[in-house]
Amino acid sequence: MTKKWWHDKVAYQIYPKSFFDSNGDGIGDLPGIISKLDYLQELGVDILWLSPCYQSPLADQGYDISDYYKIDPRFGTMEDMDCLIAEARKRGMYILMDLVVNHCSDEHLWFQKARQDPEGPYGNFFYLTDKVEGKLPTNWRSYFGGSVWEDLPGTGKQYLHVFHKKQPDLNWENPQVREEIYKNICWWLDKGLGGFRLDAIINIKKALPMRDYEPDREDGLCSMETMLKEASGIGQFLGEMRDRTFRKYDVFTVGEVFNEKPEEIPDFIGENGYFSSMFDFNETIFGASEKGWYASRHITPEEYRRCCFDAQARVGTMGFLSNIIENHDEPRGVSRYIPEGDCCPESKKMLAGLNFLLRGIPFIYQGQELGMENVPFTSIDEIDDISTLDEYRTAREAGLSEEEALKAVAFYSRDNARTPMQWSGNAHAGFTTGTPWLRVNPNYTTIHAAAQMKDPDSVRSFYKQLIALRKSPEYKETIVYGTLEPVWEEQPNLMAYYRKGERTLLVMGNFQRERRSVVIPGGYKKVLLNNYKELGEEGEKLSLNGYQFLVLEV
Ligand code: TEU
Ligand code: CA
Repeated sequence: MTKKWWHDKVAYQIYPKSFFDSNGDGIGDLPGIISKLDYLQELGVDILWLSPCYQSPLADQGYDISDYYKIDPRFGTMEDMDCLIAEARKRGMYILMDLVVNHCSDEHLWFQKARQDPEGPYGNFFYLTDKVEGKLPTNWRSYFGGSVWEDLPGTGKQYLHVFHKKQPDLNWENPQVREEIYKNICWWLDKGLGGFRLDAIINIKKALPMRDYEPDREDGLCSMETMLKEASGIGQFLGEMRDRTFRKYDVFTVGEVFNEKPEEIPDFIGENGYFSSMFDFNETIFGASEKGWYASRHITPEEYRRCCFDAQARVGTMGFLSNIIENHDEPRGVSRYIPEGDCCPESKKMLAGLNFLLRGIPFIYQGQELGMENVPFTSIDEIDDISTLDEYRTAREAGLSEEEALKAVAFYSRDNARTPMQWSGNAHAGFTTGTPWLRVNPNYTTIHAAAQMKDPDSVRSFYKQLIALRKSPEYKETIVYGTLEPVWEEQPNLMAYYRKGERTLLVMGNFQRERRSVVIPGGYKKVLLNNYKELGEEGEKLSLNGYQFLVLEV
């Protein structure tokens, strides 16, 4: 395998709106990120993925772009962006932008022109069809609820939007659309970006000709996944995009890929894949129901382990997955994966370690390094996210009471991850001197960066140790390139695996509050990491505390 600069890196996702507000308007911004680069460098991360900060009406928090060549004034200016790229480089860090090209905003010039003249060239930038009264073109359900079809006012036409109606899908079948996208990508890469994260990329290829599928709910609509399963030929688009853009630059790209077929993995992330890497979402999609969030099943520790190992087995050494515990679309991982009532510094560190040392590129989402938790929402009025509001409606329509519906959607709400970063115990967690756009999690008084930076036993300090271990000259080769072999799979609530390369490491987490003992076959040489101060040993046996996590060299 050819070695690449990004193989041994650690990535960190920034959600700009909630990271740090430099000017007191309650909205995080680029100068805010610049002022926190030293914080990030001290943590040890190298690649910074920024959720979108392009010009946008923010109907879906920036995932609805109205100008791909501009920074939204709420986030700053293009000079700020250039400065961020340069300041990051000085510190050996790389900036990834979010590439949102399945759709744009309905306020983008292209869409406005399409509306003015649907038969003109811009009409073909989108999926437009003649409206037939009383009949939808297809019965596909939008990710955010309702039909994917919306009237294009004054034209007698309808347009396709698989996400929000303010996010019209771009017609990738049209070569002019693709040209515009490649031009934009290269324009950004010429600025010296480290690469891109590719948003919702699996949606760019529709199954054509479009048709209805079997409905899966009372609304007569079908999930987008049903259509996507039928679509083939996405590789032509992705291969062309790679050749016209990324390949000419030595950049890192990570795809937001769901439901890939196992035989496609080498095409996606092999040596010459469409992307450098793609996210492992196996854990996040587990237990999902086609009925909606309210019917989803919470994951158990054993299922979590199974999901991680299955994803690892599918990819093997074919490429590098990007491993996450959470992101801006998910609840906080510590609240989701640690059994209820057991969320504490030890269990948070265990979850961190088990995920971080999997083979692949570790991604940390802002605040994850502090062990930030879900929000105790008490009313649906506290929620801003359009996806959660839709899921709440769905739950209510299915007959859940207000209280039950809130409880169900609060657990999965995207707003759990979108509350402001907890910098200090001061007002609004030190995020802003004004009024934050989204209320801070009330637990900021106890969970915040200022305290954790001083405390060698904090969750953040543990993340620093994990990062330092991954980068250490002795263990780097093994952690980056070594194979992963699960062990003790027959034992409940114990997640353990070998990493084998130049050296052999045994990583284990006792995923339960009860103690247990394990016998290390052949004993061990050295303890590299331990989330407790002590390690119980009785002869051959190691006795593990609840949620104890160890990395041993064996
Ligand atoms: O998400 C794509 C995606 O597949 C969503 O269905 C995701 O599962 C959903 O947000 C969960 O509620 C990407 C972005 O990450 C997300 O923030 C955007 O809203 C979406 O694309 C549209 O751009
Ligand atoms: Ca601001």
